[in-house]
Amino acid sequence: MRAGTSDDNMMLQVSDVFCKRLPKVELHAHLNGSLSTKTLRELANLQKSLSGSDDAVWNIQEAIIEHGQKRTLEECFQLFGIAHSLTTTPAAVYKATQDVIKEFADDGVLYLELRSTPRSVPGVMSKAQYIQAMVDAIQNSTDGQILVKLMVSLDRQQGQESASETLDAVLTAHSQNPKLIVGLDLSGDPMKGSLTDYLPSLAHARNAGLKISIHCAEIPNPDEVEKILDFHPDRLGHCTCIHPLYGGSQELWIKLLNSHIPVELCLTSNVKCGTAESYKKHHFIHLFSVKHPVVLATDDKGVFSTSLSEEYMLTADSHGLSREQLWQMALSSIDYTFASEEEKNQLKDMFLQIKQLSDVQ
Ligand code: 6MZ
Repeated sequence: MRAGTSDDNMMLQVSDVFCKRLPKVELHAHLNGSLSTKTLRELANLQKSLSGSDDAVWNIQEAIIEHGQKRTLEECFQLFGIAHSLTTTPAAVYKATQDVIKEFADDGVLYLELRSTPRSVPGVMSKAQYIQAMVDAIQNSTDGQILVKLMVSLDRQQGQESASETLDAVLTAHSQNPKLIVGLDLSGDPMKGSLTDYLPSLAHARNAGLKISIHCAEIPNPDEVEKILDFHPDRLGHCTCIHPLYGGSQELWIKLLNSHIPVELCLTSNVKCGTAESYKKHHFIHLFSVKHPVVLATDDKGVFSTSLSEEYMLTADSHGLSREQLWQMALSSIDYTFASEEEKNQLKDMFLQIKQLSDVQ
């Protein structure tokens, strides 16, 4: 019997099993939005055993009932508060980080850039300790299959003073762990705060050697998109409302395409928050069809009850993609990571070895 070839592989249907086995790169995952129900429960129980109060447990139970349902962007942001109420100590941040890494590894992710907004809790944890807890969790992660990097987030709602505090903490941590802490992200409720308040911090971080990713156009905001594209970050998150069909304009769309900046696309997040009408009408297809660099991502796999495999499956299903197209999309994602050139080459070798093995199976 002849071994299967890439051509045969192209003809095969994309399936859940295929998407799970596909080696993948996750570049847009927020720690507190990625916590699974299991982790939330365990953190709630831990908190209960330390404080004796079961308030958190009740909150969690209520949140879990509707975990993963469709909800407005505003409601999503309320939900993050529940995870935040449980990651208030270095030990909880450490556990949350380790659990999320393991879950991504179990889903076939070989490279993960995990991002989080450091929080200080008076008398318990500083922003520097929050970052250190994540660094420790990544360094002590026992799963040898997955390479993990950290991105620190600035929350656009928290103001300039908080942003410069975070910047100080991240720059110190970056100088101690230059290979592990790779980037700075600007995220947070797109209906709140002003981008311009954070551009100086982002520029400062860039000068210190950090890569920059900015959440862009989750809601229509042409002035902001213009400024973000002029800043030319290394990656963009979402870009939901830039295409003229989805609240943007032809001019902005062309400007995005001409920038060639890779876009992190989170289909389920956009559909469940209602910022994209459906998977089929997601702007993915407009970027993909003109070969603009894109990477599929989960955003908040806990809040939206998804996984990176599911994102590949849903994208293939709604846009009729073949196995080979998914392979190419997963492989090209490596170029958009903030890993070193050597790490990128190693990852590509690993992906191609896995591909060769699966082609002959
Ligand atoms: C913008 C988002 C987001 O940082 O506490 N975050 N920001 N748009 C989104 N789309 C739905 N999803 C998550 O994780 C939770 C935080 O990540 C940002 C928000 O600031 C949220 O509070 P961390 O680990």
